[in-house]
Amino acid sequence: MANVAVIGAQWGDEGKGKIVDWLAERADMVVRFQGGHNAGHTLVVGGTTYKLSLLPSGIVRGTPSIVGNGVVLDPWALKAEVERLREQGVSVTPDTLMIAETCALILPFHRDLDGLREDASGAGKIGTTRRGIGPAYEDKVGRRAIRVCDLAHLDDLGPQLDRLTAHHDALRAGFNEPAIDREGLIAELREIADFVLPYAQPVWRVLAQAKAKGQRILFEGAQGVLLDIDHGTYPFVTSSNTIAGTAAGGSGMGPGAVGFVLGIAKAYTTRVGSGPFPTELENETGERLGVRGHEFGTVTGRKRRCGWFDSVLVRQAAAVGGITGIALTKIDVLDGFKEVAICTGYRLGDQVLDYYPAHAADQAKVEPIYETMPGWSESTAGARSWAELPAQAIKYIRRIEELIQCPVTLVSTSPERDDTILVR
Ligand code: 2SA
Ligand code: MG
Repeated sequence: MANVAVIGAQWGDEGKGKIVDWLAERADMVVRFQGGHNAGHTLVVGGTTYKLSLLPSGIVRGTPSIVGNGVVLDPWALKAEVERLREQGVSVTPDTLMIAETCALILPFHRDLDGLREDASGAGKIGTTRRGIGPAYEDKVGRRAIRVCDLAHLDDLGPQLDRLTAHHDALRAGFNEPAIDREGLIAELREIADFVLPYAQPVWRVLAQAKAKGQRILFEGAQGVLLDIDHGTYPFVTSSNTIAGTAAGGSGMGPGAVGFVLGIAKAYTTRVGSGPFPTELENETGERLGVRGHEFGTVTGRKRRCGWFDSVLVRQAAAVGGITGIALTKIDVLDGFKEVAICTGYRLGDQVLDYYPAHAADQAKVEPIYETMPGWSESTAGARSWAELPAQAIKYIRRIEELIQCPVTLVSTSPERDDTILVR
């Protein structure tokens, strides 16, 4: 079996956690390659719910799990998450968790800055998770980040701290915040280093060895293609590339490492945070989708915006994200709707578009063109075979497949791992 990368094909929260868990059983290693603890992957295993923000989902079942170099790592969030999992009976050891030494750290002032900037941005607010993700990636690209390997060399941090504080102190002054307390920061890092360092590894070597042994690697994406820094609804995006190509660079493997790219898409659409959303339903139907789908953020508890399935967006996500097959999730949320609608194109002024325009103003202006289909009154919840699905639900899935020009290879009918239909 080829290595699989799982990525979100919408704005995140597509149900990646469950699918990754389903696939992790067949994998020798699970790797996160981008994002940070802004992800929110929910797994239900044997009736127990596990919520992961930073760690790869494989950790819950003891599959060796790797945090790749493309991830930004908040060491305190790491400690809290590991402790939470241990309380739930999950074993986390240096054999099951390996963290790239080259991960850039998210530091307390990154989190502060994320919040301060959001609060000062008025209508320009991104609606971030306020976890410091953006500021940490900025420092990484700006070559002033403190990385995991620095935790073993805290006495040599001088020049890097000079670069870091030169940048941040100026910013902080603008927000009337005091300069960074260098001694205090080093002391905090020294304290957390003992927790982090046992997991730190040149993980690219671990992955190279796994490859040599023919082991199967599962790459676990976070967020979704529409939140990709290049291909998403900029500037209402996250600060990393969420496409499948990042799996290689964000873990230290070549592009050939990924064989199959499974894109996860909900049978409808949701978004959390600000930004354009053509099929958003600010009415009873939207409410109903949200209630039936329990659409609240795993990390922040924020209510998600809801709307009909947008085939234009998913088709585009499949193309730019490199998606080979789609796993369609939460089809059961649509049970009982008299009619269901799919967006098949956009109207922008007197133009009809079959793609999402790049400019934020146009993205906000487009009017969805809908195709409606009769719904189904039967329950699809818990269905485990194609034969258990009502005819109308099958028609809906087949129509989506046609419109997005990408095969639907899995259908998920509940949060339980086994309630999954393998289409082909
Ligand atoms: P950030 O914090 O800089 O990455 O935020 C930038 C945008 O990216 C969105 N974003 C997300 N959208 C959906 N789900 C995400 N993860 C959590 C979850 C979210 C939660 O899975 O439930 O708990 O609220 C996620 N992470 C980032 C964010 O809303 C901004 O639009
Ligand atoms: Mg999520």
